[in-house]
Amino acid sequence: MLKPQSTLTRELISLDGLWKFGLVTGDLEEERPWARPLSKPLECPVPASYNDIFVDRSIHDHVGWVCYQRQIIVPRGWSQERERYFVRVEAATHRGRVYVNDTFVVEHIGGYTPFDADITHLVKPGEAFRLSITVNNELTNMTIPPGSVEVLTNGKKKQTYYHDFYNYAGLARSVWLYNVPNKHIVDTTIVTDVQGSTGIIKYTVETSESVSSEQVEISVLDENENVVAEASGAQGEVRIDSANLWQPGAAYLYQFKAQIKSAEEQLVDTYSTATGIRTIGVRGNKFLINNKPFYFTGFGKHEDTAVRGKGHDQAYMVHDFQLVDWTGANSFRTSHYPYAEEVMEFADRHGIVVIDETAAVGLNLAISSGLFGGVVTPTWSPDYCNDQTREVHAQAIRELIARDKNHACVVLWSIANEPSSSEEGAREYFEPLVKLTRELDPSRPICFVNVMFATYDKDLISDLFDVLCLNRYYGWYVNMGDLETAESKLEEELLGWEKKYGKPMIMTEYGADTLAGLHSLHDLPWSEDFQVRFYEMYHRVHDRVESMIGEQVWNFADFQTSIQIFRIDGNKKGIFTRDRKPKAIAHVLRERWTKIKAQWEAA
Ligand code: BDP
Repeated sequence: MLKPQSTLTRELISLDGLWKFGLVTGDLEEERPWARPLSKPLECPVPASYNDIFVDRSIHDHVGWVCYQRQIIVPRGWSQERERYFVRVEAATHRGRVYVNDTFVVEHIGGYTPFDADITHLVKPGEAFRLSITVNNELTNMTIPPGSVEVLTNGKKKQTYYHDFYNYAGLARSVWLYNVPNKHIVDTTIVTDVQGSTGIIKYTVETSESVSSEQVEISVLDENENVVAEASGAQGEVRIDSANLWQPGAAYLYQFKAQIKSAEEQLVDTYSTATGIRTIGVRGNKFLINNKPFYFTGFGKHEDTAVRGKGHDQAYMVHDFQLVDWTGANSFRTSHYPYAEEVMEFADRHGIVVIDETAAVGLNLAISSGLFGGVVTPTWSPDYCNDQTREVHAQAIRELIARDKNHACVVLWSIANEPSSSEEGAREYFEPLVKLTRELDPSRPICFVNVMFATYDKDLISDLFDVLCLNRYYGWYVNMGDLETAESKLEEELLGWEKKYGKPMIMTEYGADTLAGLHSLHDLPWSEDFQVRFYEMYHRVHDRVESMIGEQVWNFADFQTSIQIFRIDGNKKGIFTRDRKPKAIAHVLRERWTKIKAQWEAA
């Protein structure tokens, strides 16, 4: 799936800004808010989650539909005969419907992946139309992530979910209006390889209408915009002598330019894809990038800032990448959903390695039942994660790969975070999803992220994956405050995994809630001093276990969660506060990861 682009043959208009906004308090089909201008609307910024924008608690806690609306003018110069027009919604969390004036155009379920609405037949160049987007934030067992909604005795809806971040909703990413020529490039797929000093780009270009192979022209441009290779045909291979490789910490991007030409050699359509040439692979217990063993350092992150919620924000994006670089980190995981595509592009340009994750989080009823001593409700059952949930999950995998397959920064797909992988039914649920992921992208290794109580002796699915990703909280949720016991338990467990599987292992989460500014002579939990000791302990263990190929701390920054007994204004495991001030641990990580980075560069 191509991100809309402004090129010689395509125009792109941003629809970001202030939209009219209102809650839908009754039945959507009865209220039909799209059918007329919203009455007494609020104004809501796009992109932004709407929850924290307004002072009204009923908006913050709203469960159900909202409506965004604005007037749009189709440019006068566009042509209905020669072009098609689309509205692209980068994210409507979790379900979005697009309407042009009175007409429903498209619905999309899945809050973190984009969709297009073809509106060509509904609008005319030079004319205005009313664009409405209704968005629903309800999580059920038919959504990824799953959840449940109940109607309370006071008639209000209450949302429950089993993941540890606030269920921000709305239009948190950009909305675009764009056109493409009737005959256009629908998709490109790029896989790279390296032979000696030659870079190889294997490609497929999909077009809206069939075109002869001479009509598809490919050129590859280097960073100085020199053409370094050419080819023709919708499918093939281009070779670049003495190629500059895309390396962690030293990105190099070629532009893969695909063009459709008419029989008279006129340009019909053109689209460029930023392409990093690199190889990835798993050999024994090592993870190789460009044939060199790679050690992941960095973060589990969130899209989360004050006021905006999950709203994409360029200032925070650039600043966050500055902080990633400042700590010496080389990677992050898009915990626990696909991030804005701008983030992936930035990582491509700056050589930051990404573990790209679907929104499959909270597929685990044992976590909540276990903590509160309640009856454990089965996770893999008709009432919770059932066949339909799995089909929605499969679709989430398809959409993630369709969107992100060409990003050089993506080296590993994570298809779920902390599912109940030791519970009966887990294998039956995951086997088809693993198969699907491998079919969709045979070029990348895959993983899921394992929860702490599904230890190597209990987990039922780890053999299906290439890399073992472990979230462990010894010293925090277990052995709270006792780092000595935690150290031996952690080491014992990691050695158990190593012995059983011999696969590369990444600590994808480890962390302790820490109140910035709290200090303790006795290194007591919640203090900055404890957080430092906690990480020092883990790092001693990581350095002793051969198969460890990486560590991503939990979390980059403090972030908002739902109301929970053990959360005070959110999760405080950040290395940075929510407004990105470093806690003491930031300096400790910086020292360690800067050394690891220097070792990689010297190797
Ligand atoms: C893990 C989850 C993560 C939580 C974290 C925590 O993967 O989303 O935020 O625990 O409790 O179980 O801090």
